[in-house]
Amino acid sequence: MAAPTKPIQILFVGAGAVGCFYASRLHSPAQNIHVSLVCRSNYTAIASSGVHLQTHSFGNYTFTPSAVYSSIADAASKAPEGGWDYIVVTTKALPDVTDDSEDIAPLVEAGGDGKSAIVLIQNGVGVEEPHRKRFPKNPIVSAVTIISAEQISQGTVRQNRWTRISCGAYSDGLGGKTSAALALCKRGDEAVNALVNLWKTVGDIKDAEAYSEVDLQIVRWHKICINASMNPSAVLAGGIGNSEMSLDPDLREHLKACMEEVFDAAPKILGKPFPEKLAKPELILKSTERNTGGRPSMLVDWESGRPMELEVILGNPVRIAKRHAVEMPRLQSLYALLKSAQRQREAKKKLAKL
Ligand SMILES: NC(=O)c1ccc[n+]([C@@H]2O[C@H](COP(=O)([O-])OP(=O)(O)OC[C@H]3O[C@@H](n4cnc5c(N)ncnc54)[C@H](OP(=O)(O)O)[C@@H]3O)[C@@H](O)[C@H]2O)c1
Ligand SMILES: *[C@@H]1O[C@H](CO)[C@@H](O)[C@H](O)[C@H]1NC(C)=O
Ligand SMILES: *[C@@H]1O[C@H](CO)[C@@H](O)[C@H](O)[C@H]1NC(C)=O
Ligand SMILES: CC(=O)N[C@H]1CO[C@H](CO)[C@@H](O)[C@@H]1O
Repeated sequence: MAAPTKPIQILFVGAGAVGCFYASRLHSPAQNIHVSLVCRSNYTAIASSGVHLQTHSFGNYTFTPSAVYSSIADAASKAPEGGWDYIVVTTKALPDVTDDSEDIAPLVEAGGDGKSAIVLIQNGVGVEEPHRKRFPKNPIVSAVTIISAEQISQGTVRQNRWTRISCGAYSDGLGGKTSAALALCKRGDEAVNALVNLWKTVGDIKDAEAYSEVDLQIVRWHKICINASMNPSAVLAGGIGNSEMSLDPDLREHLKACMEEVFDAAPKILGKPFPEKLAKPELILKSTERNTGGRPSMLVDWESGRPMELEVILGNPVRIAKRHAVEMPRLQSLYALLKSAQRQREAKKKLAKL
């Protein structure tokens, strides 16, 4: 790729497993592409020696960002002239704990009116809505990944397998029903195409994919079909993995019915059927049988006492479906039970601290 004469400035907020991996696949100062990171707990390690990556796909290497910031405020006070072209959010999506859109506001404002593209690489559905409300003029790139990656020590990220990242614009969630939304969708499409092109050419990520707005939402809902059924069930079933659940007849019946709720609901919400090529519940369960050792991150978070991505994986799908007059009763039950279990756990933790 010929180096662009104008520098491309990219800022990642959330230097976890996903953020560090995808950031490292864009950074290329020789091609005038400058990637910086906002860290939190591992600021010191990353600021002093960069991010060490152990990857299945690209071998081992060190990623030295253009700049490392200790907080969003720190980054905002040192914004490049004209702000960032892309502000990429790769924190866990926890709208019940923090409003990411409020957090990143100083970064978006540094770019001036509606300039920076906001890129969300997060699980779940409905993650774009708070950003769309707060930043009505900025293009939004919505992205889903199926990577398996983890932070194994301070500043060291291991990618175990997979690289796929699917990107699509987000205007109003429906591909731009008004002329203002349509204009935003067009700018979003441009940002999607530019970013996917960078991941492919600079980062050698062959399965970086560009989708239309509605098609990307279909990808999100299809992923929810797996995550909204398996993850909360793994916790509520007493901490067992996906494969074990899929082999238990009662749990299998439950999982299949949960997935079918999503399969029925999503086309009504998005106004478009799931493409035939997407795996159906029975096939998903079949391939889950073989994936022994697979533990959903929601279960890992529950076991380590961290907040779970409950709202974006369960709460939002249930609420968005209701807005379209579609009920998902099994998912609603899972949501209510797990949310209560989390609340009880937090209350006990508070008591223990007194
Ligand atoms: N890991 C995977 O294999 C995988 C696969 C597919 C999808 N995903 C999705 O990708 C998203 C990110 O997951 P992840 O596994 O990368 O999570 P993670 O390793 O926990 O990383 C999140 C990072 O964001 C940081 N952070 C949170 N709030 C921040 C703030 N206000 N300012 C600065 N930094 C902040 C955290 O810092 P602290 O360490 O200080 O908390 C942490 O480094 C999630 O939505 C997840 O579901 C992950
Ligand atoms: C990467 O580093 C890990 C840990 O040190 C090591 O086990 C692995 O063999 C290395 N991979 C390559 C391709 O060098
Ligand atoms: C979503 O499902 C995949 C596949 O089972 C799993 O690897 C991932 O950890 C799940 N995400 C969450 C947030 O549990
Ligand atoms: C952002 C970050 O680094 N988080 C990790 C920091 O390193 C410790 C281990 O040293 C991990 O437990 C954190 O998840």
